[in-house]
Amino acid sequence: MNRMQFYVTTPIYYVNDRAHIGHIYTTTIADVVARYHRLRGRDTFFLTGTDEHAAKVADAAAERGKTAQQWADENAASFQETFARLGMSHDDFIRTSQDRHKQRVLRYVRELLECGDVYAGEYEGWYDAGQEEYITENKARELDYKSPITGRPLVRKRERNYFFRLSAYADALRQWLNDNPRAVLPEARRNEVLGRLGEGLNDVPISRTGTGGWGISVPGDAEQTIYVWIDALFNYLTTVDTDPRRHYWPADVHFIGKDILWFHAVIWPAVLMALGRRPGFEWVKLPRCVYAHSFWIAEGMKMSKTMGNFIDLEKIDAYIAEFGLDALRHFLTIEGPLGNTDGDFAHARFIEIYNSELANTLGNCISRVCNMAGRYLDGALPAAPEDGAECREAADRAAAAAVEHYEALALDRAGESAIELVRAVDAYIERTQPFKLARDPAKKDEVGAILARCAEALRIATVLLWPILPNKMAEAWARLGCADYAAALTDRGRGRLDDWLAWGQLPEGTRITQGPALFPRHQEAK
Ligand code: ME8
Repeated sequence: MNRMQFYVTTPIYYVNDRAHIGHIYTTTIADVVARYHRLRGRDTFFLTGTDEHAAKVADAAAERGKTAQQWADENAASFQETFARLGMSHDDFIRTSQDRHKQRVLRYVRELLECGDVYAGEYEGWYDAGQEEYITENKARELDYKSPITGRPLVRKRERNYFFRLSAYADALRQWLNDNPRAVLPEARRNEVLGRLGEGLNDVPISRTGTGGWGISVPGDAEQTIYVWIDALFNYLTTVDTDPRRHYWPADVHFIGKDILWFHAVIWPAVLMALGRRPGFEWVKLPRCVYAHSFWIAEGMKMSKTMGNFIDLEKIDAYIAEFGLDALRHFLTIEGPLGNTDGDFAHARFIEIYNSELANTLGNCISRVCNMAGRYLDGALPAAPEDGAECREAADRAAAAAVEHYEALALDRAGESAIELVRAVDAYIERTQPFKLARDPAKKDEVGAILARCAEALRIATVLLWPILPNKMAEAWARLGCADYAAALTDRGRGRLDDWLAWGQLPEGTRITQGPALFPRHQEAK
């Protein structure tokens, strides 16, 4: 991939909830990807935000005697505070109630009305009045024409609405998916979409009535409000539709959960195709990748608020307090549901991964090498030998593999490749036994050469792990004599990945320092 810029997004989250594992997971993996691209030196834009114009926001506000805007303001602030506390490095936080968003949505819908891809029509169907929701004929029959929530009879409702001409885009969507194997990932999700496309597409209503004014009105028709999903999808475009930001479009990756695949893999690209045909909107291309991850479950069971097993913000904060923010990021990245199976948030597994990969491997190896450098070399490193010792080969292999995995969004495998390198350093120490050689003063040069190779390989492993463990790797760099990396990357700064992955960057005389364990081993209290 040679683009010099990179644009990554998360879904924008419904504003009437506090952030939970789902929101934090998607935002974390987007953050890892954004950090990787900044490390790589790319001009990166990472967007998250809140989806505010849902009817349930207005209802929740009314129950509390507040305006919808007041309620949305409070909850959007809580999401922003949470993401800041979790060190998310997003470049902007879009709120759909912001004027910058609303004005541009109006412009896009006006364009679509003008070309006829949005048209006024009538919708008739079974309606669940309590849930403000239309139910398909098949589903209604299954439910015996009663609301599954309230038990009250469904009513036949006929509404005047605006529709998007989705049916006109079925062939173009199929072609897009066939020509671009990475347009929807993982592959199983792409096949799912292609399968459903084969069943044909109906036009979709894109407006609602009776929202009490909460939302964006259809241009020229104050009775109709733009459907919250259409309003929300546009966030990815409205945020960057400005002169300094337009070059970021199209998005390189929209991270989403599998629950909202249809909106992102079918409706959104079709809307973009329609808009992209309008004069002045030729720059509106399709996203390069929609990545739909699977879901977290907890201790083997589906999470639910009523069951009380939901991994909510309070539980997440407890993990951070106990293990540190980076350990949480690591677990989410390595064990998360990036593929097409769900991921299990299991306490015992968290501890197992923490102890085996972070405490016993990464943290321990860094301490070991820094301590030996202090004890046997007074903390001053000789230059790492150029020869093809196993450390160097392992480092080159790990660097190539991790970069390839990061580019392919296989974040778990990227992290594992770097940990493999640390294991190779441990094996090298076991084989060469510098702690025994150090007893013989005549072997000081040999000990120095071994430790210099170890420090070089560890430096490369820590660079590869930085997107996942940004805080702890910055501490490691201070000990390994490359604190300048952290300085370059602070405040969304860019790195020089290719240089930093090259062997032999620690000059002769580099000061190695010791410090407390980066990841203290966790013992479960009895
Ligand atoms: O759907 N495991 O917002 P939302 C993993 N506003 N991820 C999960 C999850 C779980 N158990 N539960 C939720 C909306 N998620 C719309 C989006 S975008 C234009 C509009 C994550 O607050 C996952 O990313 O319900 C899912 O897509 C998102 O939270 C839904 O968040």
